[in-house]
Amino acid sequence: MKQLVNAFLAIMITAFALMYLGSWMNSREGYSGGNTLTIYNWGDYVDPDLLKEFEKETGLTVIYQTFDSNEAMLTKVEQGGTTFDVVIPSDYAIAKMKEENLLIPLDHSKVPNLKNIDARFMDLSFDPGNKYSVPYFWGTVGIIFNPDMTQGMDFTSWDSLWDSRLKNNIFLVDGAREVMGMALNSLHYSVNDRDEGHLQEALTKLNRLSPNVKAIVGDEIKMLLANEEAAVGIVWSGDASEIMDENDKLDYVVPEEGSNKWFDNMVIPRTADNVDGAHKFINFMLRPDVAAKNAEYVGYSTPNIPALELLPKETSEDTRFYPPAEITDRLEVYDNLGKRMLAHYNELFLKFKMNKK
Ligand code: SPD
Repeated sequence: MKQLVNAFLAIMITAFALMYLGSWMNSREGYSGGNTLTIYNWGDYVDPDLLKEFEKETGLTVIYQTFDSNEAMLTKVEQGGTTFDVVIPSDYAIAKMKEENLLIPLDHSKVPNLKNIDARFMDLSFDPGNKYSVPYFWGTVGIIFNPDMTQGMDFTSWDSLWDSRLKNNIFLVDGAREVMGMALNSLHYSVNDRDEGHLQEALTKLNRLSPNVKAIVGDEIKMLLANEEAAVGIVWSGDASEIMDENDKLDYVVPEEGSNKWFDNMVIPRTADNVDGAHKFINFMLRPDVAAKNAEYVGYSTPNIPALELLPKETSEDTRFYPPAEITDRLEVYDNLGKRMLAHYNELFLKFKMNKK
């Protein structure tokens, strides 16, 4: 009798275990499996209609999540437990993800629309041969200013930001690399400087900027500057273009000491569940009509040549947002500084933020 009870119990336990496993697999499938595609992108960085169009064309359901900095994205992907199919990091973050073996090589035969990308944006140092990444948008870091609120000031130098007439009148983008890079450039150092003395000089100079800084903000910087809540902002060029669409009084300049040129590319994480769908999405975003619609909606600069031809000339010929190679050649791409130095940049930026409060 005892043997019979034991056998019955064993059968019941196995049955429950199988039921649990089945339902776990189903829920995982429903979350990010065969018929879904999970995308992890910057906030305000895609035309939502295009996601619907992609769903309609492929029958896939898109799950969309956002981040507000490369650092936040890196932390999430590095800690594991995610099944993002497509992520859109920037240059130095891609180099770091490659180094940490977090990405899978792309199958270029599934991305024929790669032919649409300008050679200028291919084969860059952070991803030779575009083995792991495909260009999405690109741009610069610069100063947006409101001439009506800045009494004829000239913003062709980063040093103009320290002018006492700008007291409590500057918004800074909430990015460690951007703010540290700006301070380093203002001292004629590289945005990738690793010298501790130079980094401390940059922090001291940043602390002197505090009285002029109204706030350090995320995506809301666009609304705040368009509404003239401050006269000046340090922003990504694409945000400047969006702000200027809302308020055409403002202007954008990349200071002469130098700045950052950046590239946001699409990648497929090693933990992706739907690699085939990810390739489909990447190829879809590179279609000229899709890339043009996305650039019009988001306001950032497209690296897609036939898409650029579909944009109004006033956009494609605006050298503030589509600077020629002579200008971009003198700008720097952020290096992958390595774990410790990147953490140090973040720590110095945090010190500046704390000092500001
Ligand atoms: N709201 C979209 C922001 C995209 C910014 N990407 C630029 C990153 C530069 N390192």
